[in-house]
Parts: sequence; structure tokens; C-alpha cells
Amino acid sequence: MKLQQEELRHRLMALGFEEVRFARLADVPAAGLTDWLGRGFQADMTWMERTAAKRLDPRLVLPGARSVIMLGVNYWPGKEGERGQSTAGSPVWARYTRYEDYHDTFKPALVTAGRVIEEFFGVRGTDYRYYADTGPVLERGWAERAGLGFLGKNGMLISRRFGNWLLLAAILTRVELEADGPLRARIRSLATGGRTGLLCGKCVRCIAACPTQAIPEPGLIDARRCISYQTIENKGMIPRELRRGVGEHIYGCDVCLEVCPWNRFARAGRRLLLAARFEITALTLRELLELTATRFAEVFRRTPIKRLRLTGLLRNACVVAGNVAVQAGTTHDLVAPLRRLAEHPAPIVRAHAVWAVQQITGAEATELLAAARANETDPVVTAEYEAVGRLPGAGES
Ligand code: B12
Ligand code: SF4
Ligand code: SF4
Repeated sequence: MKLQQEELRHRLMALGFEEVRFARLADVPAAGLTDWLGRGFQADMTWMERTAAKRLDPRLVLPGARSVIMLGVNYWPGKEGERGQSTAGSPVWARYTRYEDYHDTFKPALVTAGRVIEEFFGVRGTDYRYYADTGPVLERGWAERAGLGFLGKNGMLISRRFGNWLLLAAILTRVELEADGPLRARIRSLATGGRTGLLCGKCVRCIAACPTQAIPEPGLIDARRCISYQTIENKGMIPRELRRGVGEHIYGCDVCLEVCPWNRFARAGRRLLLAARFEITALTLRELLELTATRFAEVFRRTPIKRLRLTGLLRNACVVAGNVAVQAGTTHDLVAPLRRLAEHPAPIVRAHAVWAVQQITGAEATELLAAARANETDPVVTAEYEAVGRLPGAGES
């Protein structure tokens, strides 16, 4: 069996997965997930509540499941992918969005992995199920159990070989596999007793660096405050009190990942399962504010950003524009496109555009937005106009 599993590992690694490790499906401690849900940290991701029972018991996902194969793909983009991200005032994209949607690009390899399992163990297609962020599986928990790395205080599965830059996928199977064992079993001397922060030591960089204080306790993320949630999952208004914290993050956030000292081991990935779209980072904020539906579809085709849709991206771009201009301390060539967006058909775009113009121009905003305001009937947008004078510098930040 051991030999067969090693062969399987090599076959799956050859498909493009940098990490392939096995775990037995047994006793999932419920406390982590139920506590997180109980505190409302899932925000409006109600699917996390609906699927909680399945997440806590993989046998509800695949009856008779015995093992899980945890897969990791290194997506550190290397120097080439980092270029363009350091220019002051340019929008910052989470690293995983600088590739075509991994949910799609992993799929053919997962299909092939399934065939390999069928061939190796003489099982059928109904004897396994695979997911990459697409199913009710606690991927980080299983990755920790299988020994891909440890759970950091930033909540991430951190690899000693790749730092914070592993995307995960899971194959649940009825095949009984020998477990590789967690990292903590291999380095007992360092074990702190808990599962979180095994190799963090006294470091708390990620908690301190989070721009919106979304990590109230080590390993626990309050999605309601997390920029990643606000700019990707939230389809409504970004709460006013969080907008300044969003800073230049146009889509997703990597701050608590990138400050982690374990990234010193990161190296550019093989990218067998990733299709680079690094050109996205070259888009200027003005170009983003002026996106049309056609251009949006063209530029973001096959990327994860397409799921946010044009209105969501314009909303985020408005928030970034308000922040960038305030940081630069200048009035800006962004005011003209923002004034146009204050008359956009979608109320959510209008509301955030009004906020951005107020951030950039202060008292002048009333005059600059007078025409748009005269036509405004939506209460959410009207509330943004009414907030003039109560925004940063005048009490609210
Ligand atoms: C919901 C979700 C989010 C939410 C909530 C984040 C969160 N921390 O829960 C939001 C939108 C904020 C988010 C953001 C991001 N996400 Co996300 N997200 C998910 C998703 C769909 C579910 C996570 C979940 O279950 N959360 C609930 C909490 C309670 O669970 P948990 O973090 O796994 O930890 C608990 C369990 O491990 C459990 N537990 C304890 N013991 C044991 C033992 C066993 C055996 C098991 C099974 C479980 C278990 O207790 C822990 C908590 O105490 C997963 C995909 C998936 N299906 O797992 C991706 C996933 C976690 N996200 C991912 C990524 C990349 C991100 C971002 C970096 C994206 C970005 N750049 O913007 C950020 C990072 C934010 C952060 N610091 O966590 C990757 C993480 C890869 C990695 N190396 O860790 C995942 C795994 C997707 C993937 N397939 O690659 N995400
Ligand atoms: S992803 Fe960003 S906002 Fe979310 S917890 Fe990490 S640093 Fe904070
Ligand atoms: S930044 Fe420090 S505390 Fe946070 S996960 Fe990395 S090592 Fe742990």
C-alpha cells in the first residue's frame, strides 16, 4: 500500500500539484467552525451555515468516505508577477487574482487525478469527490491534518516550503489510505498544545498589520471586517467605517499573508495549473473607473474577477480612488470619472462614487455633485450625500 501511495503521490505531483498528502477522515473538532459561526464572523456567507454539518462530517458529503487527499498549488508569482504592484497609488490585486480563475484551471487536473485513483485502486467515479474551494470541506483543517503545513495566526495554512502561497484542493475518497500525519507530530518539541500558530512563536505581525483589525484572536478571521470579504464576497455596500481601511485593495487582500516571515521560503511556482494574467496589474485606477461592460468582459475574461461583475469592481475602484487621493493629499484627475459614476445606473456604484468625490474634494463635493444629487431618488445614495461633513477629518474615519 505504502509503495502504491508513493506512486500515486508522484503521479498527482506530475499533474501540477506541488503538495500531495494523505489523511484519514476522523473526528473533526466542531468547536472551531461552530464558534466562528456563533460569533457571526461569516457575515452574509449564509452558505457557510447551511453546509456546516457537511463541513464537520465529510461522510455527509461522500457516504462511506475514509480518506482525503490534500493537494497544494504554489502560486507565488515571483519577480515577474510582483512588478507593477509597488507603484504608489496603483490598485493592489490579491495575488491569486493575477491568474485565470484557479477553480477552472485546476479542474482538468482534478478530473485526471480521479482517473488515476480509479486506475490505482480499481474503484469507480462515485468512490471519490474533488473540490477546490468549491465544496463543503474544511480544506485548511484537512491540509493541516495531512501535514501540508501549520495553521498560522493569520488563519492561513502555511507551508514550510512555500510560505503562505498554497492554494488548496481536496479529494475525498472511499479508498482507505495511510495517513502521512500532521507537521505537529513531526516536530513535537515545538508544539504549543494548540493547532494554531504552531510555528509562529511570539510573532504577531499578521494580527498587527491587518488594516481593518479583522483578526480578533489568533487564527480567527472576522469576515465582516476582512477586506477580502468586503471586496469579493460582499455584493452590497462596503460599510463606511471600513472604507478607509480598504486602502488600495481593489480585489482581495494579502496583507496578513505577505508580512509573514515564513514567506522567505517562497519561490516562483511551476504554474502547470495556473495561467498568468499579470497584465491586469498594469491597469490604472482611471482605466478601471472608466471600464465599460464590453471592456470589463474582455479584460477579465476567465479571471476570478469576472464573478464580481462590473458594478462590484466599479464599487471597489471608487473606494480605492477615495483613499488614494486622500493619501496623496491632492485633488485628482479621478474626480471627472467619479462624477460620471455618481450618475451610473447602479445605486451601489453611485453611492461609493459620491463617497469618493467627498473624500477627494471635501466641501467642494456639494457643488461638484449638485446635478447628480438633484436626480437622486435612491435612499442608500441619498444617505451618502447626507454624510458630507461627517466624514474623515470631521469625526468619522
Ligand atoms: C469562507 C472563506 C473565506 C472567508 C473567511 C476566511 C476564514 N478565515 O474563514 C473570506 C472571504 C474572508 C476569505 C478570505 C481569504 N481566503 Co478564503 N476561503 C474560505 C473557504 C471557502 C472556507 C473557509 C472556512 O471554512 N472558514 C471557517 C473557519 C472557521 O475555518 P478554517 O479557517 O478552516 O479553520 C477552522 C478549521 O480548521 C477547524 N478545525 C480545527 N481543527 C480541525 C481539524 C480538522 C481535521 C478539520 C477538518 C478542521 C479543524 O477550526 C478552525 C478554526 O478554529 C475556504 C475554502 C474551503 N472550502 O475551505 C477558502 C480558503 C480558506 N481561502 C483561501 C484564500 C487564499 C483566501 C485569501 C488569502 C484570499 C485573498 N487574497 O483575498 C483570504 C485570506 C483571509 C484569511 N486570513 O483567512 C484559501 C487558503 C489557502 C491556505 N493556504 O490557507 C482557501 C483554502 C481556498 C483554497 N481552496 O485555496 N476566505
Ligand atoms: S486578508 Fe487583509 S483584511 Fe483580511 S484578515 Fe488578512 S490582513 Fe486583515
Ligand atoms: S505573521 Fe507571524 S504570527 Fe502571523 S502567521 Fe506568520 S509567523 Fe504566524
